[in-house]
Amino acid sequence: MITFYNSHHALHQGQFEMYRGALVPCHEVPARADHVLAELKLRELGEVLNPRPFGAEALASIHAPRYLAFLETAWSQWLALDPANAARDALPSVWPTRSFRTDMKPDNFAARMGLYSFDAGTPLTAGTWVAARAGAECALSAAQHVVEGGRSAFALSRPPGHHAGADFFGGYCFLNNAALAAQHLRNSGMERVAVLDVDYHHGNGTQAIFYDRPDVFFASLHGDPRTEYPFFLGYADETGHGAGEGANLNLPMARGTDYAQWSEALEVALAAITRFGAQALVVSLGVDTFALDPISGFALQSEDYLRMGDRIAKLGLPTVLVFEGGYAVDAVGVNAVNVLQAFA
Ligand code: SP5
Ligand code: ZN
Repeated sequence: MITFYNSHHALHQGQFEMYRGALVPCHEVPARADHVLAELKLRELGEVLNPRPFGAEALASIHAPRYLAFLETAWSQWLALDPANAARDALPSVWPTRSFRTDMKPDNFAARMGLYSFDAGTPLTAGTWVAARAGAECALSAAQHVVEGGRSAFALSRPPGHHAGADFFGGYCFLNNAALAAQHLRNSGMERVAVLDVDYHHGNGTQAIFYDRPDVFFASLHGDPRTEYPFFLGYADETGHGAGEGANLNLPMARGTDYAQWSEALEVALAAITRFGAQALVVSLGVDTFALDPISGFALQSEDYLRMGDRIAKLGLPTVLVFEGGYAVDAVGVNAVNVLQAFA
């Protein structure tokens, strides 16, 4: 398995996220990707390469121009408010919920942060833009590898991506790496592409991006949004809209779900992807389904990730795997690389 590694990932390093009225240390930390890289090298799983450069138009294939312009300049806007902000992350605190307008381009920085986000758990830091852009290039490079005939490729990057929409960040995500990879496959001549999201949390950003499209199938296995983040999307009755009707599949599961139950949902998702006739697959590979994950509620064990990788490989599709969540930091390397090793 070839890996495209984001060597700039640690430039994104949030200090705190909002939790129950307090700022608590971020769960999404640089050590996560470091552990995966170390485990990949330990098992000699294949080449680790820098991504190729991609231009602004590649990002604009998924993300809104005004959102990209905001992300690129947000840190300097934050510093312009107060030089002392250099030592502080930017977090949103006000949002345009129902009855508010979202067509404005506000002058106020806090208003811009709220307009382009959906939670207070996703700090924007000095290096967020550079890290996220390089991560997107990893996902695009992995997709390009598959376009050129590679069986599979892994994008090892953070911040993760699947919660980010066309014009918003949240859930520790800024640019939707999986969506960018899927779109790159589409642009390169693959007519039907599937995204399989196995992160514990519903991939609301990816779903929203492709919800009305018939050419990209989105299937997600996740904690039931009635109790689990991101709460406001990911229900089983979301099946796509308009031309995209039938091209979205949500398989929410209760807290406590183990691999025996989880793998039944995986069979449902894989059967749907096969029926859809996908020519290539993008996997949003979160390993926060692990039993010891500090913010999640499933019960998968490290060996289960070998089974997962083996089963997904049996689909036989050219596959791009994109690293997403997983917060049991010491186990993230073993669990993610178990999927990759079994796949390969
Ligand atoms: C990519 C991804 O996995 N994003 C997950 C975002 C989850 N954000 C909300 C998490 C709230 C966790 N609070 C629990 C703190 C316990 N100490
Ligand atoms: Zn997650």
